[in-house]
Amino acid sequence: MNKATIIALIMAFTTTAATQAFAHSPPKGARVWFIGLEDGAVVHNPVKLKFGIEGFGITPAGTRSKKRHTAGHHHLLLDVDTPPNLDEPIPSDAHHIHFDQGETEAVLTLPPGKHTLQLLLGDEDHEPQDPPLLSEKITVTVE
Ligand SMILES: [Cu+2]
Repeated sequence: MNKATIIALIMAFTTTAATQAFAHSPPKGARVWFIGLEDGAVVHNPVKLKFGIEGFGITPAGTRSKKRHTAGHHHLLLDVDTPPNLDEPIPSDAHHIHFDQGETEAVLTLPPGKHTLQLLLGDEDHEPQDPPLLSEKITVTVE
């Protein structure tokens, strides 16, 4: 190994460590999902959703403690075809619902018909982790 290679390796390690420290990277295997709700399910109003999380924590939005690197809050993407830009705060509107208080369930009344549901975790500034904690996108039919 020549000197240039060694310097390049040191720089690669340093960059990786710095990225991990600031990117709120969830550990491998961390995930979010809808508890007890399968893709293709037929549901009735009011629709009760339970948000599962594993390998990462829940903390209210705006939390500035050390915990923010190991926890976030849920966002429900309702009938969203294209996921939001993962490098920016998640939008807040009728299709991007924030659970700022660290809620892990929700009760919704949805128009009859097909709807897609997906969970996306966000940090204290509502930005997705890197890589994002994004659930499988499921489709439910409200009768
Ligand atoms: Cu948020």
